[in-house]
Amino acid sequence: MEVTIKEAAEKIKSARHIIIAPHVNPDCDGLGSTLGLYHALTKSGHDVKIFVDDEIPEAYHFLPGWEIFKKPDEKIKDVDLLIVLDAEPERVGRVTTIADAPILNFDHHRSNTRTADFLYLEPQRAATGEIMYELLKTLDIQFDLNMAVCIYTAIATDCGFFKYSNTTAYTMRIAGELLDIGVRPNLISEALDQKKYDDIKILAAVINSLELYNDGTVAVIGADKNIVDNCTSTEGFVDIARIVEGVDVAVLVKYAGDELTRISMRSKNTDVATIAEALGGGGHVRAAGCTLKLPFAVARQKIITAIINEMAEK
Ligand SMILES: [Mn+2]
Repeated sequence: MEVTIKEAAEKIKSARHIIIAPHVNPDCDGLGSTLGLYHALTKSGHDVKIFVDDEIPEAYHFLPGWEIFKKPDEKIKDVDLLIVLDAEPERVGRVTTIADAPILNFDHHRSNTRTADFLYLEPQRAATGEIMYELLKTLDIQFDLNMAVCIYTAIATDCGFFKYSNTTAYTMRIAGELLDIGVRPNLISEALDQKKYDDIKILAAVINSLELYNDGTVAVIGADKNIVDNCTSTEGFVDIARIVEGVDVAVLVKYAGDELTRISMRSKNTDVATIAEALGGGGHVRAAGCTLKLPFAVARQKIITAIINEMAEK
């Protein structure tokens, strides 16, 4: 059932032992929102544990408290509330199996499956980080620097550092307030922008894979097995396709196994959430993705066809 932010805050107030978890394949919105809420609730006297059923990319180790995350390996007793952030409960891996507690879900993805016991869903928000800001205000919690850094990072990364169309005046007002608390945006950008030497060298192969379709409106980058094996992160690859002049839809096709391929899409006009949802994935109108149980080359062709068909309908 859907709840208001006030009702969500009441659920949290009346819970003592709380678990918080972001989705698997975690990004900075999921991790930053989880850590921001962790710092806030710990400070206000709750007993909070945070879990992520995945590895945390090294690039995100600047987030204060990242090392507190545990893997969901054993049952946790006496949990009052399980808070799931930035995705539906199906996407937190084994975390939902380690505790018997009602699930309170905060998300901004239109594709949320609405299976949580209590859901606060706001697709107008640029990031779950914005919802966390709203929640902490509702809970009347004073921001400290750790909370501010985590929530700023969550928001900034999901709106492309205030460049994407989901950036609103509200987004920037929150960011401004977090800067007043002491967040230094240059330090966060520098931490996230820096790449390993090998990851820069592999960009030559990534750029070489760039191809255009549909009169230059669809740009496809292919991170095949060779590329994936020789880099530590594919973060930012899709942006290379996104900035090509005349491109509406940018796609990253990424090898994830011989019969498994991950697709990430960004767009300027086309609704890529609809395309992703039709293939079992999800996301936002301008940024969405899916995983196909197909070999790399087959998946690549399938997504190109799906995008061109969707664009033809408009
Ligand atoms: Mn998000």
